Amino acid sequence: MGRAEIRRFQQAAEEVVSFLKPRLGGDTRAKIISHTDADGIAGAAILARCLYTYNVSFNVKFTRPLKPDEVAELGKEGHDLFVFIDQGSGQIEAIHKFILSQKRDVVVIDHHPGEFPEHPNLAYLNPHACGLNGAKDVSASGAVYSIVEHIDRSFRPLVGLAVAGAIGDRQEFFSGFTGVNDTLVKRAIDLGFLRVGEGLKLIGRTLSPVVECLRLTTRPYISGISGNPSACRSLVDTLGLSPSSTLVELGSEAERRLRDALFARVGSLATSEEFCHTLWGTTYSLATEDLVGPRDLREYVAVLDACRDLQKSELGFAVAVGDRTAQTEALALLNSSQEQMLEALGWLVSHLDTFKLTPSLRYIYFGSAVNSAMVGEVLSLAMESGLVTTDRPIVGIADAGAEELKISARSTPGLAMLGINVGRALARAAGIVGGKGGGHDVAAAARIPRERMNEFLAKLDQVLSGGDR
Ligand SMILES: [Mn+2]
Repeated sequence: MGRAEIRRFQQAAEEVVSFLKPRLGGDTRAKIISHTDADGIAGAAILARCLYTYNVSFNVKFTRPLKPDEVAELGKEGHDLFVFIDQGSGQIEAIHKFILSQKRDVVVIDHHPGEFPEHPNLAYLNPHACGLNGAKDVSASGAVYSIVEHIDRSFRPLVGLAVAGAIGDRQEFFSGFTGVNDTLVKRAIDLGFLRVGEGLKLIGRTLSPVVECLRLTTRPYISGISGNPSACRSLVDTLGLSPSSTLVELGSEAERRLRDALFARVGSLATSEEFCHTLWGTTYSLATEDLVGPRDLREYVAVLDACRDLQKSELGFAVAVGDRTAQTEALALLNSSQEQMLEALGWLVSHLDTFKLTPSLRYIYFGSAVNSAMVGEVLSLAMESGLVTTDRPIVGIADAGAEELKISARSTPGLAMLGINVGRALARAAGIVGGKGGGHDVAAAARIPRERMNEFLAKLDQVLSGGDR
């Protein structure tokens, strides 16, 4: 991956601009179909602000990637232009069959792998078609931004949304950003729309009093601090900090002292690279009045994620397009989602001794103590917080109705490099017991019949050990 691929991506973006521009006037009726997550919300908002500027009437639908029969239904709606964001590459066959065949225009702006067949009514932008890696180098919102900044320079203040989408899709690594993301961040800083600093990466650093910020932290979850208001209060008092100030108000010297005090408390965890980088590192703050919502980009993403988790992506979208009244409600959602996650991790921490070890995995049964939709994120946070050893994949099992179990699995890039792929393993083991599963090499999920749990776990262990590849 290098300069040439990024240039190819920019050229591909300009081709989409040439396709879109003639459709930005007159009476085009557009439909945006985007993903429910932070990246999908941010991408839809960037495009919506562009369409709004050109008086193009549009409506937006947030959904998981559509199934073929849903694309068929969509094709019956009376729009002239369909824009798929953060999806579409995997549905291109259905899009051809049910939308392009009716001579409607389609734009696909996606970063998932797929097929890219040509059609005169189709334009697309996808990093995979340009030699880039869509899992790392750019997210869907970065791709949408790359298009609208070529339509008009006045959209440049929206670059913060592109970076937010990348952070939401976990495309920020300990070493920073790569590919198009890296270019976007540098440009955003040069143009003065984004400021970078160094500090505690805690959600709440600009929003909540420091005591509350510490109490609510789940990324990382800090044993003895998270969920323990009196311990947070006494730590802050010991350091002589004002408990009602936010971290940013306290300033970087105080943040450093707090960091060192937290490291001193967590013992050997302080030597864990994962934990250290989760707690401390680069901070990104928005420096433009064109966007409302939290100034800290991780908090901004946390707001959008909370909206997604509570099935209110439209509310996150309202914030991202600049609706100040939506902000208050969205911040309340963030708060309740943080409380839920804190409770879920608290449960996990008090049940760490119930993890079972097999030759190729670690697993834990949550029952109905944790909402099955949250289990994957709980496992990710447990790994980032150094709560579980990551020498093998971890698996969480939760009740999902009377008949079914939801399985979530998480692994590490290091294990993926050794050829361990939990997405493939879950798909295979679930298939054998009459369930269904899949995902990426480091994150995956499945649903299986409840009575076949033991059989599934044995199969999964066997597949992961390479005994059944
Ligand atoms: Mn995405």
